[in-house]
Amino acid sequence: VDEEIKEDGSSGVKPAPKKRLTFCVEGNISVGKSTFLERIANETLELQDLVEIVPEPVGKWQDVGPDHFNVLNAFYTEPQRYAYTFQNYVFVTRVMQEKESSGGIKPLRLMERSVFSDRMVFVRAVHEAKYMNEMEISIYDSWFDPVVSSLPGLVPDGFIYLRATPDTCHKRMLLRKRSEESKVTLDYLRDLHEKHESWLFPFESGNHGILSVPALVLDCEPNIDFSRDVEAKQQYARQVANF
Ligand code: TTP
Repeated sequence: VDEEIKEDGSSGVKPAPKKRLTFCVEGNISVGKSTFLERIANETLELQDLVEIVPEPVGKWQDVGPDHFNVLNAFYTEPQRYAYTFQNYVFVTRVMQEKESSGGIKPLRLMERSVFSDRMVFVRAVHEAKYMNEMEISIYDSWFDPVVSSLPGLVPDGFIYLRATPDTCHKRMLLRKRSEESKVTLDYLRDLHEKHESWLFPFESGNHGILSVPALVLDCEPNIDFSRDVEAKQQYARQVANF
């Protein structure tokens, strides 16, 4: 605690600066993370002035360098060849984005996904599918912990888990038609769903996970149209504000 001398000469206690909180929004492919961030956090009065939004850098993965390489597409087209390359680039773009957003002044930062879902969901999935071989996963793991430990901004204060069944996510994915995802199957979404659950609810699954950070679970199963359903939007915003 800092001591400060007031104008009248007496000393007072300067309150410690409030820590800025970071929550990461997690959930399966197509569950609605981007819509949630845009509609709930940007458009509801409860959160508007509180929150800075950091969307996921998908655009960067689709357009790399002067030759405009699409590394997301390369991964889905030749997963065995490009899973490591892609996951490595995902991590690097998250580090860049965290740095760019670290100077903000709003008290709450909401980020889309985290390096932890990268590792506990996607890297696990591609390793189990043998798209990443033993050497590649060993390389990934050899830098993951040291780099994360040296960048405390990557570790959130909480997770907001948007939860829906793989079937619902599959329907939403088919509707939005992101061309790279034409090869994503319902089975892959089921696998990613299981991995989210065992990561975020470690005690239920017997897997004790790598982090103990609080998680707010929001049910995204019903199809809520946030652009019209103002009441639902505010209810979700209230849950985030109270978290
Ligand atoms: P998501 O991070 O799930 O983003 P999204 O746009 O599907 O989210 P929402 O619809 O909920 O707003 O994934 C983007 C794409 O990148 C998707 O095809 C999955 C892929 N991906 C990986 O393969 N590995 C990763 O580590 C990450 C983060 C994404």
